[in-house]
Amino acid sequence: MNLTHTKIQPFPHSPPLTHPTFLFSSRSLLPFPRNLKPAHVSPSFLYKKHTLLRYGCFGVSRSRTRSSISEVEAEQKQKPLLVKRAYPFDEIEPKWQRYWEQNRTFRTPNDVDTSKPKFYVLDMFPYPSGAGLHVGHPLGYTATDILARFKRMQGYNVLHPMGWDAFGLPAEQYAIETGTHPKLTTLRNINRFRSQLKSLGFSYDWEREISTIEPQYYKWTQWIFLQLLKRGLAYQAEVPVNWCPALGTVLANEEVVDGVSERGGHPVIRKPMRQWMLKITAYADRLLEDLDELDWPESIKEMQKNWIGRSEGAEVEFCVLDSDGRETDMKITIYTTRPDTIFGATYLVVAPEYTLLSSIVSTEQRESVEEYQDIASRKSDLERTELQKEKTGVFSGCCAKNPTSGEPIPVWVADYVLGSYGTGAIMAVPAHDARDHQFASRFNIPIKWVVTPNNGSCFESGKAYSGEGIIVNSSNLKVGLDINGLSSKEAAYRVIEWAEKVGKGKKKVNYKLRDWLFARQRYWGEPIPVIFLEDSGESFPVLESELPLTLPELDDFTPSGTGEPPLSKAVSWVKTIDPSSGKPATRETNTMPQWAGSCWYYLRFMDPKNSNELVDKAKEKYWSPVDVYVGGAEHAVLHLLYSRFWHKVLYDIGVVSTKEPFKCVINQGIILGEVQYTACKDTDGNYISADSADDLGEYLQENISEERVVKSGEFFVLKDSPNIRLIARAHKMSKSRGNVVNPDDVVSEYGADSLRLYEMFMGPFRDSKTWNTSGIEGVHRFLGRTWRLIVGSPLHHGAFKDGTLVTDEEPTMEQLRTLHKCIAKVTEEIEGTRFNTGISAMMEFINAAYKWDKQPKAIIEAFVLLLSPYAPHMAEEIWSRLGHPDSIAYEAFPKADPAYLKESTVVLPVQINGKTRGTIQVEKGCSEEDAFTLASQDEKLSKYLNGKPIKKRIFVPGKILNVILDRQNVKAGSIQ
Ligand code: ANZ
Repeated sequence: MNLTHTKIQPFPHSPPLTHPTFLFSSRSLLPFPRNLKPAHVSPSFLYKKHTLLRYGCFGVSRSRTRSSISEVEAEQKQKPLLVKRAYPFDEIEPKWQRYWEQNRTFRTPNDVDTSKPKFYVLDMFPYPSGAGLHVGHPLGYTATDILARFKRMQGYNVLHPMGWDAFGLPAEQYAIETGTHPKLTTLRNINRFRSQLKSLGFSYDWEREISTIEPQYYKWTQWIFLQLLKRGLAYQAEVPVNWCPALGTVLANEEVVDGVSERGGHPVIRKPMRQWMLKITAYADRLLEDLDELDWPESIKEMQKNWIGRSEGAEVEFCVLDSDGRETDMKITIYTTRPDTIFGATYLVVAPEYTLLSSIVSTEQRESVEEYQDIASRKSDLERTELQKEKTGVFSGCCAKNPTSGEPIPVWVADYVLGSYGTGAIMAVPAHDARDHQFASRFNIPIKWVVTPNNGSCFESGKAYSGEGIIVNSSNLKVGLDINGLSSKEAAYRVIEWAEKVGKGKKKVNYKLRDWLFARQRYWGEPIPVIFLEDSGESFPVLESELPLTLPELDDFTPSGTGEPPLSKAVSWVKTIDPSSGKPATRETNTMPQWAGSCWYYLRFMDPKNSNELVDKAKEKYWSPVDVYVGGAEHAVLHLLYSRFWHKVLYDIGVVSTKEPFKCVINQGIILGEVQYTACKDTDGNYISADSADDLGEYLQENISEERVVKSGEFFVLKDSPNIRLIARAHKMSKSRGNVVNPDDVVSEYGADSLRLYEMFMGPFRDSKTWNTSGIEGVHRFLGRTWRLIVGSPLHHGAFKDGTLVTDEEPTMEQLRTLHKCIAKVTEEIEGTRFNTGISAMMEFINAAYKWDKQPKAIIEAFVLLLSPYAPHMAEEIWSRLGHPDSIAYEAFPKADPAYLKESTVVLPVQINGKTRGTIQVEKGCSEEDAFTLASQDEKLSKYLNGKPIKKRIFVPGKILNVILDRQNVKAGSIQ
């Protein structure tokens, strides 16, 4: 997935907060704004809100930016290495990575035994950016790796592949700047990503690696396009694009910032161009309905529903009047979801790009309308539809007749109405729609109330009432319509019925979902397999037998200046012959968008080398659907919607056997940089507590190092002045803040197992969490303790003895209980993807095991098996030291024996003369005598009991021990 081409946005000025707060823009998780049409909103609208997973960071060591090499060296000389190597991870990890590679340990053979159950666990494959891996990547990858390893050990056939979403803008932009072919840059980046991923010990089947830029792969992307074309699901249309006259090129949405080009700041306008479109709207209903059967986060389902945006309403015709107020043949058809308000429609609005506009506009108004159209063409749809923005518009000079009231109403042109939604024209009801209300108030258009709130409350003056209610002022017997007194629902139904009867309208379902613009004026993408006859311009698909249609070599990637895509420069490639007619033809020079390759890659992993079919039917049937799909929430809409669309088309043509591609989707949380603490100071340099003023902006701010901070309740305060509360903030990692953590540095300092464990231990998998270096030191120490418990302490020169310290003794009951409790917890937590609490259970086990004199082999072996999905390198090493010649990867995962899970002790309250004085821990079934002995030995209870004459003991096994003292023989006042 490519998010790298969107610029990293430094986090805007953050409000002061008193306890660590996740400061990141999560608004993209909000439902798609009402009245905003998907096709008009740049993907960057979503992305800009979610910048973390753009991974636009570079090799910044640990959490600081170092300005020069000498500075780094000077710092290193002063400071010894932060941590002492807790165990020899630097020897173990490369050793086992080599072993896995040489032994093809994680290869999923082509001919798996299909009688066994399967588990397909997939990561959203990355865009191999020049920045390399970011600590955000291994979060999801470690989780899927744990699941893959766990399921393998449970006897499943596991498919756990990795590949590259490798076409994309950054490589092309780099090519334009430097002349380096995008393929070279991309392959270099892929190599780096691959070796970084291998260094983390992920159990991918690297023999199934795929890359969207390889012709053997995109052959099938092109094949799918041809199937869409055959079924009328791919078509050509004139669609506005972002055209930058100064650069002479079409820009992607993410290359346009506030109406100007990101590069150079030149004005960008919307210009219609011939484009390929995919008819995703034909699948809108199925994409909506099938969401119900998916085990996906509700938030994603909601976002998909909003994006599809199904609404039910009506189309109604308004007759255009001539300058004398007579009806003409021209009609303006509007779309409304509130037909009940039609008597309140006091004007119409058409979008500036409304096709009939030029034929209705009056001569006097033509110039101002054209001027307005020109200004609107420079605005993004987002700007146009923003509720807060003051509404603009011009009168068209013509009127239309409200078919219900019979009154003439003016037709306005305003950009808050979009040409591509509904019919591009609306009936404006200012009393009941906020935008219409703003507009009518500004241009002095009458406001007519036609709905009264159900609860009898009055209208708020100066505001629209947009709720439903009881209809008023809505009767015209001349046209045979009276809806007064009806509820909004009934009225809407009656208006539609009436409109259908008099031939002025009909019921209509609309979708916000737009057809998918599938062409890019770019070089670095899949060529679209279509040719055009030179004489007629007629288009024909390239023959399937000619696929792949490979991308021609090019030296010059700069835009042509005419708006023609760069591929038009490959003249000998463009010129071709139509094989069926033998006539000269030219090839399509637009390429596919990056979304194309990522739409179906999960299918190719099932059968990556098949040259005859996209995927073998039997293999697809066995592996489909993906059982768990993990990735960032920023792909909640477009990627998941586009791939669901392609999947459904492939289902309809019999290529796949399931209706949906991904059974379960999980979004991993975002990793934020370390918490930064700030203290406020007045001008005299005195610290001011952060809670002492509403506006801290006027105070000076000083960064406070972690050592000087202590937590006090919910807040953070200065260690030496606890009355000074600090501001604690966690920011998104970004290069400019210098808080980016590079996984390579973590691996070399602590090892891959520590990084894996830490990323899982930071917090619940789906939550956002802050990076904390002392946290990684903590898990590293845990691994060191585990190693020393089993292998022993290092010899004086730092090396470790061969073998382990385990013994052949039979385990004790207590050891078995501790182990099985740990097995039960770790298993339950992996199954529930609560990896952090699984680690806590293992930590508890190690703490308990340190108290044992001996470490029986049977216990330790089982524990190492539990540890192996999390820390596979250490587990393999210990496993081999325990005398096993084969990898641990396919050993059976331990099963908890319920016999050992029952609690063996109970806490027994002890009363003295009816008053509870303490508790004792006793074995279940312990006798009265034993309970009394324990109570007498208890530090707290003994002072009540020792040496006192006892009258009676009341003992309810497992419930209570009550000791009644003989008062007559006790000195007054000695107890009670
Ligand atoms: C009259 C009306 C009265 C409306 C009222 C709303 C409230 P959804 O639910 O998003 O589909 N509309 C229709 N086409 C539009 C366009 N191209 N650009 C901008 N707005 C458009 O919204 C449908 C409502 O949005 C329609 O119902 C229309 O305004 C407006 F009290 O019609 B309504």
